[in-house]
Amino acid sequence: MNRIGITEKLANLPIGELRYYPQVGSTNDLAVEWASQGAPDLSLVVADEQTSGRGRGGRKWYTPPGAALAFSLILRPRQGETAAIFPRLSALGALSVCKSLIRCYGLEAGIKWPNDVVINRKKVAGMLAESHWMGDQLVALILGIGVNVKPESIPSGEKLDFPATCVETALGQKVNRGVFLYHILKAFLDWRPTLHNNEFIQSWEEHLAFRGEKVQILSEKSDTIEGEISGLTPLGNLTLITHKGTSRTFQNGEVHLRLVDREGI
Ligand code: BT5
Repeated sequence: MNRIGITEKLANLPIGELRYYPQVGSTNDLAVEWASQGAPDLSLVVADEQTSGRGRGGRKWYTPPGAALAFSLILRPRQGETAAIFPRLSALGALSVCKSLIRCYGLEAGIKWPNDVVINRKKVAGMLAESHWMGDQLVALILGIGVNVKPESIPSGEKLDFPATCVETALGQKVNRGVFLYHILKAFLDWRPTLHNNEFIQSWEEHLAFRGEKVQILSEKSDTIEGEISGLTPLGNLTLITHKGTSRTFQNGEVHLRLVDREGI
């Protein structure tokens, strides 16, 4: 993967400017900085390797050289895009990766709510959405997407929050990262106008992984809750049915979803 190759692959997409780096700390950090300097809507920071890639809540994201997709999109809120869409942005990223995996490679990908992408019950991609404010005005949204493409991208020797896989392992053949990036961005652009609509929530729900399975929701604010995933509310919150038969909903935030029956993982 190099700058010229990516520029060629993305030539037909109406994205903003592109910055490519063989190695960075975190593409999100560079994107936040660039956004503050006036990067236009849909500008893109792509890196081959991240030395301090970030997950949510201060966790780490592993991106070794030559093996993954790591990029951050800078979004300037368009007319009608209020701060209310912010919680949906990472779901849009997950939906774009998920749809591309299904459409381009025929893989049975799903979204582990709220926004991890899984194949064969293992995590293949993660999202990190951040906002950039000036006073009380939202001036930019940054969506960082990390996808494991080659086997070397799967962290080894460290305890993971969730088992991990990569696209090539699931597919059994090589994948061109530039082409895959094109399809993810294309899906993102196609679905961005639906962010406020039911159509978006419906598609997110259709791709929800582990429906009907028993899971635990862990949060810093409340006790662990166990139940079966039943779907999403019209706002994209997760609904669980507990063993008492009551329905509980959870908002995207600092909550974690764990499988109770981890057989097959
Ligand atoms: C995420 O966080 O899943 C968000 C990952 C976002 C990464 C992108 S890459 C481009 C952009 N620039 C950045 O600096 N970040 C974004 P979270 O749900 O908190 O998951 C983090 C956890 O996943 C870690 O604590 C590990 O257990 C695990 N993990 C780390 N690297 C992984 C990998 N490559 N594949 C699968 N799991 C991984």
